[in-house]
Amino acid sequence: MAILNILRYPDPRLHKVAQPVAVFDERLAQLVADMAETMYDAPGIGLAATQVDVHEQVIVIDTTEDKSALVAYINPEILWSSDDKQVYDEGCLSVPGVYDGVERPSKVKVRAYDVKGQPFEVEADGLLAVCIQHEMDHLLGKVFVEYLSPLKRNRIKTKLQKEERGAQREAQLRAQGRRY
Ligand code: QAP
Ligand code: CO
Repeated sequence: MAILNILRYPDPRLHKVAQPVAVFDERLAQLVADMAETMYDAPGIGLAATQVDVHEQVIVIDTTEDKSALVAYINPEILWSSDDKQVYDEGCLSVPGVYDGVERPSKVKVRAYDVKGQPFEVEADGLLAVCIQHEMDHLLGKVFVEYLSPLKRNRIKTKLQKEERGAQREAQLRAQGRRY
């Protein structure tokens, strides 16, 4: 088990398109286990492989409070989405500290494969429907801030770049502190 590094917006690698998983083997099981550990550690309710710089169609989601219902969605496909929409205040582990409203279909029917390669279908509404659509966007290289206005998106970009520079400076000072 391992906690993986989560890419942060505006990292260009968040815009890569994920490829389907072809082989359901021990390597895939390990990736899913590591993604789950990374998500729970954060803590978050959903994580796409893209966010840990693995460009394969793998998602983990657990929307329960007590971390009791982990589901891995491999090669997910939306079979149907409702005409009615809902607006939900979304966040993202790759966009820390930022939450904003995104409108999406309120219900979706999804087909995916589990970690052993067994196909399954889920009809989701509420938070789970939001989360599935948000994570599937990651596999297409799309981050939720792309639904916001260019003004908001640029403010978010500037804020996160500033935080990133601050973090790098601190890391450098720590390394210097150890040298002298
Ligand atoms: C996607 O997001 C999602 O900013 C999953 O500082 C979000 O787990 C789907 C998180 C909302 C549906 C609704 C975000 C943790 C976690 C942060 C997450 C943060 C710490 C986000
Ligand atoms: Co996200």
